[in-house]
Amino acid sequence: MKRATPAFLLLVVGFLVISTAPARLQQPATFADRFEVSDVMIPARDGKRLHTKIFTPRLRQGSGAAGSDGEPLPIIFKRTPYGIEGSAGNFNAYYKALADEGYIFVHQDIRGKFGSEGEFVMQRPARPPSPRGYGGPGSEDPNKAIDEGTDTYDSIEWLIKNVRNNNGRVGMLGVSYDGWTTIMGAIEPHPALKAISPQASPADMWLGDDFHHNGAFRLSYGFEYAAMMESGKDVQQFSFDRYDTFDWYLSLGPLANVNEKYLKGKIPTWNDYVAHPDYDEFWKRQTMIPHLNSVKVPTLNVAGWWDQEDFYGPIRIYDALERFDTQGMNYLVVGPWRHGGWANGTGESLGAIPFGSNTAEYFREKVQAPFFAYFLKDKGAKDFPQALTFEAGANQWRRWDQWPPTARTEVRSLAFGPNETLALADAKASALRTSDSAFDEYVSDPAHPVPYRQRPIQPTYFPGGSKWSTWLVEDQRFVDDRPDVLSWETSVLDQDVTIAGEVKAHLFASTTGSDADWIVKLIDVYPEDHPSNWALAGFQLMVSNEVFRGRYRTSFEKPAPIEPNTVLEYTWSLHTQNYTFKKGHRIMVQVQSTWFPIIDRNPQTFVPNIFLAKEGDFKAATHRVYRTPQYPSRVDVPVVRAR
Ligand code: PG9
Repeated sequence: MKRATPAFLLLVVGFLVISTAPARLQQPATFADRFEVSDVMIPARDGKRLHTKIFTPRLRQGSGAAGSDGEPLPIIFKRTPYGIEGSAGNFNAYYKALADEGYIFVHQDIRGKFGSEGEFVMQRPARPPSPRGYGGPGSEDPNKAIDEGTDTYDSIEWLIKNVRNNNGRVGMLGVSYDGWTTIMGAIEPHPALKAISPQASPADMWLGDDFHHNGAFRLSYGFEYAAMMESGKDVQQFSFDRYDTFDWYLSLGPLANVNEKYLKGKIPTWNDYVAHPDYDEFWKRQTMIPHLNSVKVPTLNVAGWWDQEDFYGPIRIYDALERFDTQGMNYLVVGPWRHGGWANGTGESLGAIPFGSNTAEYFREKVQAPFFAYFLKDKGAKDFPQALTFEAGANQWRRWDQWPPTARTEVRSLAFGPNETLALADAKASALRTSDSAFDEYVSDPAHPVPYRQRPIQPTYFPGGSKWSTWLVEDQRFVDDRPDVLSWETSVLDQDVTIAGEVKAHLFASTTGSDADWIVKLIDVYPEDHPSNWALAGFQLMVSNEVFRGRYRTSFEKPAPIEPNTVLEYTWSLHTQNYTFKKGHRIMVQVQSTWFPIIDRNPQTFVPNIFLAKEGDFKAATHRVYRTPQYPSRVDVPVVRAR
């Protein structure tokens, strides 16, 4: 996410102020030259007022882009909880191609944050569906029930009536929370909302986005984000007394100490984590997926393969909309990006990994800008691919008429074998493999968890710099030799292997405890001899990954103890990916049971609620991963048939 500016002094202006500055005769050089900026408070239906900034381009001589007195322009609208004062930076990168094309830009503080009135509710659930009448439960006046959808609707209504020289069409976009407000605004859209681009929007905070993955709690993110957003109207970083937060979280002990020692029950979202450890009505009400039962507005969904926050969400939203897309208005773009990596920078590389072209610039200029120009300005052609993905490894953009492209792939298995071997086999044949020894094992000790990234682990949004945003592309050799991380590896590939679609883990495993986490990582191992880029010699790049919390093996709603010393099958998605493992590389799979502190420590002794576990519940356990014909642990990959 973008770092928000500190709290600011709000100049409250109850009406739109349009400056009367004369048109410039030369190409404007600075932001101030380019836009007139006004602050307004837009009233929502319940009387609360939302702080909004309007950036109107000045008239530019000789350019096609009109300004405040030229041809009417569409509005690009972004709603954010992170504060809108510092948003001018957007115009140098994220908005550059759009600004060159000519739009009125509008930014708004969402309800309860920074300059906006009302109460902030973390991911406020959508009010119940229509016949809308806007009657949420507990609402006294049904016409006053609000959610992000009504705030969006009311704001658009106001904007098209009050912003001078707009063309009556509005587009919305944003990354992450701002992507979420975008999709929420399109559930029951204002008729003027003509195009949206929800980017890295979370879809389900328990199944796969910021706060949990398959029920495993994302401790460091969940804690730091909740404290950041709910300690005040602005955003405030939690102040750690240690640079390496691995130490801090380990010495914290059981999660009950968070409220006991630090938050004191004052952070609503933390209290919600504690009160709703399982996939209950609270989380099911929060996800917007059931509301996405038709595509009402053309939608450009955007995701990054190495998004450290919300990768599940954008793919899930695309998928949900796609089921109802009778008119071909729902599109997907996935690039080789960290969270929001398409919104700034060139996108030529991520961490140590180069991609051979400026992928983020390409997106902004050749995808995002044409999408909005087509739907908001009737410019250009509608030749957007159904899905556009960047195939890292081969370093090429690919166009697909379906995502995942199941018709173009066949599922093959990366089957675990003896002596740390991995074989790319026919999915069925893998079940016939025999092996001398039946399992590999390790001791998983919650007192000595595996770090998820190299220490020191700076706070997530540490102002002094944090490696958070690139941890998914870190070289996995830093844990490869740990006794509690198992690895299996293919021989050197004699041809390229390209995957496109869903990667799935099938683990047959046992524990001496009664609960366990399982983490599976699919890895591209670069050749040792890599003279074109020695920094990548032998590099272990994580291509897909995911955690599964064992207690939810049979139900996300009702966790159950794992029967000790019993081989059980765990199957879960490592999400979709489009990647080429190059000839000369190897493919590796790693399995481990801790990933700390991004994932909280599983006590490995079943307790009804891990947020209330006691120190004594945390116990080391021996974990076995089986690889026999009866128990063929493997990772299934969708291999693209010869093109
Ligand atoms: N990942 C952030 C977030 C979005 C929505 C809810 C909670 C967190 C973000 O970058 O905005």
